[in-house]
Amino acid sequence: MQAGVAALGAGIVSRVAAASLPEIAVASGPATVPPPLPSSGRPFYPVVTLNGWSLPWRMNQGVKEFHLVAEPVVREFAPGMKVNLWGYNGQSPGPTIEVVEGDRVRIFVTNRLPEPHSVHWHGQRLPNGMDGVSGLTQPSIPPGKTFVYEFDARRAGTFMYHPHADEMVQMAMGMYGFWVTHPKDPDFMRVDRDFVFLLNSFDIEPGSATPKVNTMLDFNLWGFNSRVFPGIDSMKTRLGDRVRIRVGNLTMTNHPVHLHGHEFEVTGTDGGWTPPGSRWPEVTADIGVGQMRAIEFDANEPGDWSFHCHKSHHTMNAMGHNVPTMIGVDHRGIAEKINRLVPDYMVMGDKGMADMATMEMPLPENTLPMMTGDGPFGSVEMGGMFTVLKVRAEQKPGDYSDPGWYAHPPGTVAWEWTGALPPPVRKDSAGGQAMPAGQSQQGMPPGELKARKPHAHDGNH
Ligand SMILES: [Cu+2]
Repeated sequence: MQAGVAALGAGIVSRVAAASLPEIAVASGPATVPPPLPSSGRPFYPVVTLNGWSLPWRMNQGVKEFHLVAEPVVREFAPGMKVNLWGYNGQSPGPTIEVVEGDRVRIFVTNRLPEPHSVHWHGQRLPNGMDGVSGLTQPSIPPGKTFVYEFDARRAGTFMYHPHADEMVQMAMGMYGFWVTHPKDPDFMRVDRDFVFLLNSFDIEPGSATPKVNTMLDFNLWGFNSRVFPGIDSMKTRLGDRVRIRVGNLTMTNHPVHLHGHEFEVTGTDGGWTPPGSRWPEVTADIGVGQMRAIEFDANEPGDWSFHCHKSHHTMNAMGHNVPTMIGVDHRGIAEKINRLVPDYMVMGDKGMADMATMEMPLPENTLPMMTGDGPFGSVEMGGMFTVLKVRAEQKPGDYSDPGWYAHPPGTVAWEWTGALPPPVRKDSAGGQAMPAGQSQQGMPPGELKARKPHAHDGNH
């Protein structure tokens, strides 16, 4: 394979005046790789790709060269579940590409997929023929071939890349990556922490390991960068840090991402930076399909703060979801009777679904619990698009190692009330009514209701 790529590259290389193709960098696991400062080219402050990494480059006569390889990969979603995906350079999502405004960029794309491919550079200003749309702006890259994209990174900001060939299948299989063009002035809108990730969705039958590629809406696993809670890294910050989180949405539905304990502002989209005069405070930002948002805030409240999609079924892992609601159903005696017929039968959901998180239920192989994750006070009862923003005062400058769980100052954690409960307030007690009686009720004896007959011609019964 390697030899084939090199041989194919020979013809292309002469056209771009390079001695050889850039070496192929590969990531072998889902760990967040701490960002190195750039060793060549213009200076910039690198981003942190959650459970990901940034693609190394080489400078070739003033041109920044990258080598992306589209290929089948195995991605661990969380410990206990590995998935057969398609991605770039060993992982899904592909590596983050970081360049600086004004850079001349050349990207070699080698296709090791079993079908044609192309890469679209979402949001970029570039020559039309570099836009990566199969059939429209270029022929598809056939399996085994390498194509070259080359353009100037004209605008600083937040971008992504994804296939524009057999898109539904290739994106359902996990093909996409983040792109950041840093401003020419490294101090422009400078932040202390700059996290990036893409939102993604998959439809993977419990017990299997490959996504269904023809699913249109009914996905069952929701991720940040092809990881699901509790597999998603926390975002570590120091108290007082200026923090930016850039999120791109390549799923088939919108995701209202929500941050606890702080207000943020949307400071950028895939269309550019948002002028300060047009920003407003938010705690939830809806990220539409195909959109990117950069949010910013001062991390000034110490603690472990949830950061998650606010669609509650997006913070759960796969389950059979045609399950009737069992809350309030009295199962006493029934389980016993059914057990005589079905020995493994369990009662589920009669007090809500939370007990699913701790239940020692036999799961199919390669399947994560629906709600899981251990916190300092027990099960977090989450899955999918959920992680934690850690804000700490005691970390040394530059130290973003995991500080563990937040140690709450005494008296600042919700506690159990152990005194006697007061009697419930009923509607006929003083001040207990939801509304004062209206005009029509005046003069009526207490406890009587006045019924209004529908009009004779009223069609609604
Ligand atoms: Cu969501």
